[in-house]
Amino acid sequence: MLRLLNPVQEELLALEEEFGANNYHPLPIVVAQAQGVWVTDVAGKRYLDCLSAYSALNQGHAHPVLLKAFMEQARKVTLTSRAFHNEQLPHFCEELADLTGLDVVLPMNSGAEAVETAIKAARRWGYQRKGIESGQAEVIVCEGNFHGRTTTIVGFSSEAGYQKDFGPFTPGFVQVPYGNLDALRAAITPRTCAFLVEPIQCEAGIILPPPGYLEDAAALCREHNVLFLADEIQTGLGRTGSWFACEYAGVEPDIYILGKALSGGFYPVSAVVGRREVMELFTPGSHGSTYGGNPLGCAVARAALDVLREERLVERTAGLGVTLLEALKPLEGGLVREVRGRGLLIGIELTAPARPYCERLMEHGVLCKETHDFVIRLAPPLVITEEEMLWMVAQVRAVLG
Ligand code: IF1
Repeated sequence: MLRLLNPVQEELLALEEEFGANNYHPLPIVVAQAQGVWVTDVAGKRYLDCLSAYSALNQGHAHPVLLKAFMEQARKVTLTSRAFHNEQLPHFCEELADLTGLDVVLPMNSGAEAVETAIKAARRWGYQRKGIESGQAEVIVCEGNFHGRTTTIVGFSSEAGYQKDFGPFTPGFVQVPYGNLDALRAAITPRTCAFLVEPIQCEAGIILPPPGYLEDAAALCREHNVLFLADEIQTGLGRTGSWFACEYAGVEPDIYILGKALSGGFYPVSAVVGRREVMELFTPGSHGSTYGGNPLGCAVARAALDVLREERLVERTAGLGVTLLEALKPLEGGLVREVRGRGLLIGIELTAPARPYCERLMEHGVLCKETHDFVIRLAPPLVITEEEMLWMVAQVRAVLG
C-alpha cells in the first residue's frame, strides 16, 4: 500500500472510509483539479490521466467547448422532464442518428440504463415482430461481458464477484464464449431475440475478438433474424481510432448502446440508437427516465460530439494508437505477457498482479488502473499530444521495463 504523506489526503480518505460505502478500492490519490490530460491532486502534484474515467473523458478534462455549452445551457434550463419538450433534445437525437447511420435515439443517463433499454427494445421486437411466444425471449451474451451493475445485468455476468448475494436474477439470458462463432450458432434458437456484445471486451482485460468474428456473428444474426446489439459505451466515440469499434469490423449493428464519452465527463448521458423497426415499438408510458433527454445533458452531448468531429480526434487516435502499440510492444517478455489493444485502448497483461505496478506508475505521475488483476489498462484522453504520450511510455518503461 502506498503511504500518503499529506494530512489533507489522509483526512479525506478516512472520512470516505467512515461514511462512504466500501464498494471501491481506489488508488490513494485525491484529485482536486483537472484540465485536458492532466490531473492535480490536493497536494499540487500533477499526473497524466491514463484512465480517462474509463473512457468517459475522451475529450479530456474540462474541455472549454463543453464547459461553455454546459454553462450556457445551465443558465437557460437544466431539466424539463419528458413531460414537456425542450430545445436541445430534437437536435441531439438528429445528430446522433446521423452519426451512427441509424434511425431513432432514446436518451438515458447511465450506461447500465441504456443497456437495460436495449434489452427491453430487443425483447419487445422479439414478441411483436419476430413472433416469439410471450415471456420466452432469450438474449445471448458473452462470457467475460461487462455491461453494468443493475440486478438484471449482473445476473448475466460470468463474474462471481459482481453477483454474490445479489440474486435472484432475471431469466432469459444465455452465455456463450466470446469470440466463438460455433458456440453462438449453437445457442441461437427460435426464441432468441438478440445478441448483446462488446466489440472489444474492456473489463475482461482489453480482449479483441478473433479477426472476422464480429462480421460473421452479425451475418449469423441477420440469417436467423436476431438483433445485433453493440455495447459501445466504452469502445465508441473514437476510443479505438474509429467512431465505433464495430466500424473497424465492417459491422452495422441494429442497436448501438452509447454512454461515457457521449458527454465528455460533464454529466451522465447515455443513449440507445437503433433501427426504426425496433425503436418504434416503444410507446408512450412504456419506458422513460426523469433526467433522460434533459436539456443540459443534451447540450453537453452535442458539444461532446462536436469536439470529437472538429478536432478530428477519431483520426488522430488511429495514428497515435499505432505509435503507442509499437512503442509498448517491445516490453513483451518476462513481466509483460502481452501488449494489445486498438487506438488509445491498450491492455498490458502482466505475469504478476498489476495493482502494485499501477501504484508505482502513480508515483511516476501516470494514473491508470488494473483490470482483472493482471492487466494494466492505458486509455488516455484522445486529446493527448504525441509528446505527452511518449512521456507516458517512458514512465511505463521505467516501471515495467
Ligand atoms: C464501475 C469496469 C470499465 C461498460 C460497458 C456498460 C457499462 C460500462 C462496456 C455501464 C461501465 C465501468 C463502470 C465502472 C467501471 C467501469 C469498467 F472495469 F468495471 F468494467 F470501464 F471497464 N457497458 N464501465 O464499460 O455503464 O452504468 O457505469 O454508466 O462499474 O465500477 P455505467
